[in-house]
Amino acid sequence: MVKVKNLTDKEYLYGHKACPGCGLGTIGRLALKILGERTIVALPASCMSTVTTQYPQMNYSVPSLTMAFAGTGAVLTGMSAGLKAQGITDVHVLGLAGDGGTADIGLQALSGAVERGDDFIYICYDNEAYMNTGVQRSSLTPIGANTTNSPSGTASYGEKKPKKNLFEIMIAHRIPYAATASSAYPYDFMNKMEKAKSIRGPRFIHIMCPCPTGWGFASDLTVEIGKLAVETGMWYLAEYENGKVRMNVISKTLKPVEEYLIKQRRFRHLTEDTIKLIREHRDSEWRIIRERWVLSKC
Ligand SMILES: Cc1ncc(C[n+]2csc(CCOP(=O)(O)OP(=O)(O)O)c2C)c(N)n1
Ligand code: SF4
Ligand SMILES: [Mg+2]
Repeated sequence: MVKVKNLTDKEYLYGHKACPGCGLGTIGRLALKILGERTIVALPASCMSTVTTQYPQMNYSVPSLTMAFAGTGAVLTGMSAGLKAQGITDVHVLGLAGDGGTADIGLQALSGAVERGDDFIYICYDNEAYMNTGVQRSSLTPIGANTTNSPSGTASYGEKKPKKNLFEIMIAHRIPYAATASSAYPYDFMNKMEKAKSIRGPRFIHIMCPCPTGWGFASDLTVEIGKLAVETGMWYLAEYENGKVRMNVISKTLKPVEEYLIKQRRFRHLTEDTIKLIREHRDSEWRIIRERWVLSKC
């Protein structure tokens, strides 16, 4: 289990240009603290690559490669094959990709790499839209969210479809290890990174990354919003290993969804009817979770 005193003082990602309060820096920084300097990072087009590789600065002290939006899975395959060909077994291959780059345009490459059983860790940091290009919806944008191409107004309440369940898509591959996490729960995330580090083959972590700029909240609320997402059941923390899912339950009763929604500008337009729709969707998802998966305390 990761404890403060076990954490290295070394920084492998620092000096990035993310917006104040962004969860993204925490995710990259902590992931690399766990994996250490024998790591190579693949970065598709996204906020993560944009804010950490601005010429002439490079914010990684480990080797990193920025690459095409769709290709993270294929690049991770190439990296792990290259290491294998050279007989190098002590280097971690890490992908850091957004929700659009993972659940939309990069899904085929990721699915192929997982199915082939290549040796890598893939982190999808989920800020629930294409943020780098100005807040367009992705298939991981939640119902009701206002984005530039799911705008709210007299004719629409914003995004119409619920989030695609990426965790379940990865489980369907019978991947050796998959988890969901949140930048608001850093120890849970680091423990999942430790677990992923100890396993070979494809490993996948889907981590929620609150985005003050795209979601519309003050930069000092990032952790509070991330925690509210879990406490209201709008996000969950879970692990899949050896064919079983374990849910890390924070509390038996979920807080009202409104507590999470009203703090964010992207949901401010919602009416009682739409909030009811969101609550019903959350409840039906949790009914499925409670029937199918083992629930355990965090
Ligand atoms: C083939 C292709 N289409 C579109 C783009 C433009 N583009 C760059 S980043 C990006 C959005 C990335 O969204 P996401 O993966 O969610 O990462 P985020 O920016 O939210 O961190 C887009 C559309 C591109 N680089 N390549
Ligand atoms: S737009 Fe959002 S995800 Fe991108 S750097 Fe800013 S706060 Fe972070
Ligand atoms: Mg995104």
